[in-house]
Amino acid sequence: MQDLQSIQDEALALFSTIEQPAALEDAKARYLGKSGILTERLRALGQLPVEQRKLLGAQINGTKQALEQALVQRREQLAQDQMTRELRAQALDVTLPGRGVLRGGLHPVTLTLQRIEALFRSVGFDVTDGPEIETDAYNFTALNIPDDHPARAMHDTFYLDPAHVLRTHTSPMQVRYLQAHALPVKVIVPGRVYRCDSDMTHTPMFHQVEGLWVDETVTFSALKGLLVDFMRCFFEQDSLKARFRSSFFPFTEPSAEMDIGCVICQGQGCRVCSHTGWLEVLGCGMVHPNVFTPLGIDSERHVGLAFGLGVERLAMLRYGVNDLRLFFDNDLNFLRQFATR
Ligand code: 2NL
Repeated sequence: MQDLQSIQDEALALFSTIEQPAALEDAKARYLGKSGILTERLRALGQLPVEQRKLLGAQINGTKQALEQALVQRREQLAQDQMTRELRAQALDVTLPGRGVLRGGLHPVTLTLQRIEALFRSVGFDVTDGPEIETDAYNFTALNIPDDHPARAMHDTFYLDPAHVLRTHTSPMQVRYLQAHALPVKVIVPGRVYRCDSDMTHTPMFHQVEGLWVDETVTFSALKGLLVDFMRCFFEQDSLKARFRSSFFPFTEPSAEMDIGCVICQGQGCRVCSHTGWLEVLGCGMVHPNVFTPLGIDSERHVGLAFGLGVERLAMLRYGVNDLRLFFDNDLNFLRQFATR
């Protein structure tokens, strides 16, 4: 028979090496469980004479108490260790710097649109927008574009069905505006437009701003003055040169295209202006009577000036962007350059 002291020493040594609460309970059962070592000893007391039974019984109970006390302490220790581990795992360093708010920025095309809108508002233009899906009637017929005009061909236009298109310009909204407002009107229509065209210098979707000013005394020289002033403000160049070349659009007569002195090389000649010193920046003209008549506007009394410009083109020139596709790649290294800090 192992002596009680060595049982106690062995048990206490064992308890102190145990790290898991469940293992501690197993160890407890080995000594104090139903068929534990000490329990068996107590049971065996019955066979001993009374005097011996009393003495040994007291000793066994002493050992039992010592083990129980050690168990309580070890349980407490394990619970505390567990708590310490959990607290360490959740520890927060409140002195670390905060995560910092990342600021977004506006897309250069949006910045350019906002700039164009602000400049035209400042001289009395209303700003409006309209549907990107248009009827063939508003997109073409109302603008004096005949059925056999090449701009109607599938080549240029995204047809949704025979009567509906993705608008190829924002002019249809100007027609709607004329139907909804009494004269005079002075409005620009910025927005997305679509052409079935995609290469180095064309994307199937791009942005346009069209302007329309209809009144009794509007003149072609007012058109020229308005657009020259606009370009000088837009590019912040007071002595920017400009010239108008005659052109053709079905919806204006006369029609013109406007060139400005190259804002990249100041007219010296560079790749952007193809060494001509000039940049083509917009199309314009006086509204064709065939646009006014179906709207009930008397061309003998009212005159309209109109223009259309490409927003990506102006954005490229203002920011010195040499590839149109950069506007649509959403490369953050490109876009971050336009973020305002
Ligand atoms: C261009 C040319 C232009 C117009 C757009 C217009 C609108 C109405 C009536 C008459 Cl409702 N004209 N718009 C006029 C001339 C030119 O755009 O090259 N755009 C990028």
